Amino acid sequence: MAENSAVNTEKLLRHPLVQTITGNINRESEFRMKFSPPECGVFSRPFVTLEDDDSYTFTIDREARKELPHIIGNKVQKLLWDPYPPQDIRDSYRQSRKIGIVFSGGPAPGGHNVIAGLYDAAKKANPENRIYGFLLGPDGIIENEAVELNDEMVNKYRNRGGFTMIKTGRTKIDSADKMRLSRETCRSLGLNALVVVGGDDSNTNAAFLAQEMFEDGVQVIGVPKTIDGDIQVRDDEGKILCAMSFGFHSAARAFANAVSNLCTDSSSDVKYWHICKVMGRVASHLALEVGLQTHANLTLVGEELAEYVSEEKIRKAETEGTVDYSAYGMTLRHLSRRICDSIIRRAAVGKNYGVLVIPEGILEFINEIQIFIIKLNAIIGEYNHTHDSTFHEDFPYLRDKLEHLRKMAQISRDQKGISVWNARDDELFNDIPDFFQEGLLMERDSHGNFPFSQVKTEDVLLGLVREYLKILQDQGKYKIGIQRDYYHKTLKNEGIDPQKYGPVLFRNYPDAEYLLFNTGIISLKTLKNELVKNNFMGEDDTIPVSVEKIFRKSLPNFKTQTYFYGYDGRGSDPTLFDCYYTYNLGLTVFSLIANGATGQMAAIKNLEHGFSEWEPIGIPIAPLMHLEERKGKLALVLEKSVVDIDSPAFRVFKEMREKWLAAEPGEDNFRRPAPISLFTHGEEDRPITLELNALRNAG
Ligand code: FBP
Repeated sequence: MAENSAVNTEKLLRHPLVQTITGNINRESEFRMKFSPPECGVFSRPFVTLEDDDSYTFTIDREARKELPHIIGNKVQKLLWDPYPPQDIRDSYRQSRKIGIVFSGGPAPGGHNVIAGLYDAAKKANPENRIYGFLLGPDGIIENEAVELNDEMVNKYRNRGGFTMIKTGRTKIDSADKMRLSRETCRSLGLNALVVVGGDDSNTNAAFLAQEMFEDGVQVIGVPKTIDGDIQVRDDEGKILCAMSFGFHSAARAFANAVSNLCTDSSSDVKYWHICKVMGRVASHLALEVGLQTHANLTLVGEELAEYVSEEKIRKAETEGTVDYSAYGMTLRHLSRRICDSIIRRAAVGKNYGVLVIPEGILEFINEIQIFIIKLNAIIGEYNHTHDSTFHEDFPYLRDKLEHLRKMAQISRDQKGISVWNARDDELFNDIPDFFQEGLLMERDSHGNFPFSQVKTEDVLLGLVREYLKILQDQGKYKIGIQRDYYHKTLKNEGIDPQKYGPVLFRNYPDAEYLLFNTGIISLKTLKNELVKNNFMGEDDTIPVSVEKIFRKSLPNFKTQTYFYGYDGRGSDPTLFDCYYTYNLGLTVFSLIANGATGQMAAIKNLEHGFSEWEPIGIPIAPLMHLEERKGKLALVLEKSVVDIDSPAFRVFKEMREKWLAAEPGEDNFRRPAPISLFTHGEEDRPITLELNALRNAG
């Protein structure tokens, strides 16, 4: 028998159907690997030339001029197809080249297509061209760890998610030593060009590498990548050059699909509030897009909270002839009250459930927390700068870190001078929960970024929300509304006149569709008192069963589930939009290289419009740079783009959110985004945020 079943299993495993359905590649993946994204019009001819476009202006930072002299004069470059290009362009196109490419920072869907576009264009121009992929991010450049890419490797990953082909890493090439080693790698491989696919910090790195290797003749080109969507480039007049980094659309759609499923679930079993934190560490673009895609009941946008001003506090200070700085910006407590308000309003119409979307980086927009983050960044940065070991090595446990801070506060008290950490900071910091303190003190990445993804923001907020809801519940202000017909039916079933009890039990009895118990009725005891007081029963009687049933139904008892959507969306397969976008970015990179550009970022203009209007361009990186605090010091970096609360996308969202909160009787207004698939070319061919922002001048 055992022998027989072994034979059968072997046979079963050889069955063609078993082999197909247990293979690593399913039909969608197979389709992706074979799919060829269309090329922008300019690439329909073999030669592309570049033309400086002087119509874009940038205010150049003095420090950038000093540190990046070779590339600071770069201009925006238009890619033009040229039927009769000059001989030097023809020669340059055909020249045999070695090009290195590296992924830097977090993965973003579409990265493989940047490689595929570059690979295809390079091989088409000259089959002798060689493309090297640096392994594990910038460390691969520093340590000269590279593989030469071939057809098999590239074909395997076309239109597929992740950075799996060559991996990625977060190392920054930020010291003379790392720069020297990178330069040696480029020399020893004989590279003509290096392509850095990364976010703002990585493109900053690309600019410094371009400067450093200018004289070696190694061209460096950046590519705008990050799911966070915070690399958006405009000139001084606000003209858009790059509306969105690649990966944003796919990640947002992946998150939106998951959140939308929760909307469906919560409105079915009506007992959960789902708290969804979505990635985006400094900007809330992803949260906003998820809100627009799903119509979740409540979506928070950090940038709006930062703009909050308490008129009440300002008026009070004015009457006292003082200024109250705490009137500007929202506190965590205030934010939790806003969330409670939405929960209570929905509960009042019987909706004991909902979906809340929180941006990962929301804490950065909360005044009191932002101050901690800035101060702790400075303390950790300064410590690492002045000691041979690092802050985290020397103070491995929370208690050690707190002790160090306490000593700093003590020194500041003793010296009575200005200190980055004083007694008041220490006091406030000690008031917050341990896990949150630990989060705020976590190790920064090599770019000095605060690790928002590792802090349980959702738990911090939820803790405050629960605390406040409990207070409101005790005050009788937080109740679940009881549907009028249900109340009538339930009491009549027991032979009780609902009309008689209604005005005594409910504060909105005469006309509301959902009935709310009077605030004084918060327990069976207070319910009984009310009934006795109104002579509906005697002291020794028991509360009628139907009345007790209705009362119990009015007690809010929702459960919560928390989620973090981040790594899952980062690893999603790219949407059609990102497939087209990234493949054409790869083609753009090669055109820039073939035309001798360096210190430029490949980009596609008009992403906010249909594909036929897309225009590949080169954006000069150095003129975009400015001084910003990093690791407690001023450093030249690219500015991150945060959500503009005057943008059409935000204005539309703001107008719609009351509807999406659906704090009124009737159905919710959820929206189902289409799943990510290349099989279904849906109408959702680009981010909603981009489509709305394209209407900037429409009124
Ligand atoms: P990039 O800016 O490198 O694209 O990464 C963004 C991001 O996905 C953030 O949304 C998130 O906070 C962070 O990476 C997580 O970093 P890590 O991969 O180090 O956990």
